[in-house]
Amino acid sequence: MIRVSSQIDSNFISVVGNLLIHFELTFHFCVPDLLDPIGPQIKFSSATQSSTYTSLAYSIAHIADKAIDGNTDGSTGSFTHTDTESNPWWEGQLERLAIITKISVYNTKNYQDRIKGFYLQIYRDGEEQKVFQFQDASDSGEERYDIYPNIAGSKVKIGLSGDNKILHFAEVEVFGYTLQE
Ligand SMILES: [Ca+2]
Repeated sequence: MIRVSSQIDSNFISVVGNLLIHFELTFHFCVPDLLDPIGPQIKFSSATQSSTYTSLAYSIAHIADKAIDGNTDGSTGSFTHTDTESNPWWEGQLERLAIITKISVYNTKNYQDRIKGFYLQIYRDGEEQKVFQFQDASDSGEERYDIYPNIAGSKVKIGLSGDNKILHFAEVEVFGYTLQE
């Protein structure tokens, strides 16, 4: 009995798997994997920010793309960095609309307190979907912030409210399942 049951389960899973692949190819919809609720990483197509600080130490401009270059190490020059200003912000446009299951924001190593109290907004077609406000319990910021939105979005915005602020972090990663629009 056990052997028959296993065979049925195996065949059933195979059939369902083929149907899902056909569905994905036909409708360009990435079907969530029940065994992987977070899903694959979704790439950004572009990024911009309110201003850009040029570091003398690294002789490079810390442009918005530094937060989506695949390097999460906050101790190197691979971080984004605005000037000191009022209400600095960073925005990243996703390649595709997606059900966003998880967003990770990697802090820098040397100025972790700068990002304290940041907000994160998710947009779909320019319309704001949800805002997350982070309040750190510690004096210094966290090494990494993980959120689990589980909503559809195509753009992520990170910012600080107030005067004399510097928005400064290493990387943003988005995970989920893409949708066809
Ligand atoms: Ca980076």
